[in-house]
Amino acid sequence: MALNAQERHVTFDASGGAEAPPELVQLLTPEGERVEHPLYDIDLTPEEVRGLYRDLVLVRRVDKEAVALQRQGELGIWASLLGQEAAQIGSGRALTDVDMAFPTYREHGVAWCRGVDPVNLLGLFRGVNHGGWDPAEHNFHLYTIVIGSQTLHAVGYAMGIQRDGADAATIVYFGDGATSQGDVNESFIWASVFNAPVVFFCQNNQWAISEPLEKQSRIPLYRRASGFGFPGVRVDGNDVFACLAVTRQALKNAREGQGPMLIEAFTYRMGAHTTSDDPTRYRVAGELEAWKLKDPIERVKAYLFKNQFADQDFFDSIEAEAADLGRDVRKRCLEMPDPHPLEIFENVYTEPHALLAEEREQYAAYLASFEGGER
Ligand SMILES: Cc1ncc(C[n+]2csc(CCOP(=O)(O)OP(=O)(O)O)c2C)c(N)n1
Ligand SMILES: [Mg+2]
Repeated sequence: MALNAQERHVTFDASGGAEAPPELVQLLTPEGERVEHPLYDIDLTPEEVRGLYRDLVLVRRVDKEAVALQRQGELGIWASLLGQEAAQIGSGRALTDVDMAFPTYREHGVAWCRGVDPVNLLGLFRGVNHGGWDPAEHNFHLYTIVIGSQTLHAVGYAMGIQRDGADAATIVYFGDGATSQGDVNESFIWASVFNAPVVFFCQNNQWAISEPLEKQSRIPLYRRASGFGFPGVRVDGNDVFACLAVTRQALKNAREGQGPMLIEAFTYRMGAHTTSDDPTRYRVAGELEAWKLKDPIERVKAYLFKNQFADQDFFDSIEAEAADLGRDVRKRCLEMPDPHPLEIFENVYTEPHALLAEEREQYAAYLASFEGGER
């Protein structure tokens, strides 16, 4: 019988034999049932679970507002995280303050965990700044649009903290499509041979714009790691408990000198690639419907309800907070000032730079040449 792409990815991975642990690490089913895993587990208090639920709901709300702002012409473009909240909140909440994270352009949930003001995320997409936050202040690097290049930055950073003897680890985010990039494969080699304290966190959302996963790999992505000489694991990317447990363990191992690990968070991009994309052109509606049943937020809600860890008042209060946050993000986005044209020269180099200073002067003189001085 011919297997479809998704079945092939699961069915062909029986290498460990009957004793092998389940391939997909899952601690919370889509129905909100808690399950055990032989290698990874986590003990969360009801308060901690309520905190994760709050994170998930609030980042989804920020994302929704950003999509609306783009549709109304207030942002040039937006890359929605819809469906990937658990992967991002789970892994983001596994980080300690001193760990360093390197995102792509979609890690709004991780940014939230790093304490970046959501409005600052919008600046880049509104075209009023080149990043919007200080990476050193949040231990959260600027968004990287060039697919895969941040994996090399992260490995370089990890090798640096390794040499400093710091009790810290690095995490780098990238997509399923990025695994086909040379940069990512080179970063795997460097991380492996130097035993760098880096966690490779791949959000396999099944699509790289319109390219499906089967155009990237004939084997499950997490198994790529073994060829490079480090462990890989596939986690249910819609399960915030599992993402937290696995990432926490991987970061701990890295901090303790055990080197890199690849985490493949198996998830789904429920929205368009970006607001410039129309996924109805290349994927069937049934796929989205199937993944809606695995929604990362609904399963936490079901778990909280079933176990009576939260009541209706709690859910109502989170909804109200989300509505306030949405309003606040919108208001402050519209109020973001246009930058002064000369700001483009700031933060290019850490040290003064003669050529840049000269170019800045030339541009200032050009601006001053207009009637009424600088425009
Ligand atoms: C080096 C490079 N090549 C091509 C692109 C254009 N591009 C932007 S996003 C994207 C797909 C990335 O897919 P994936 O890695 O799965 O991440 P996702 O967007 O699904 O999160 C491509 C090809 C780019 N930004 N950089
Ligand atoms: Mg993808």
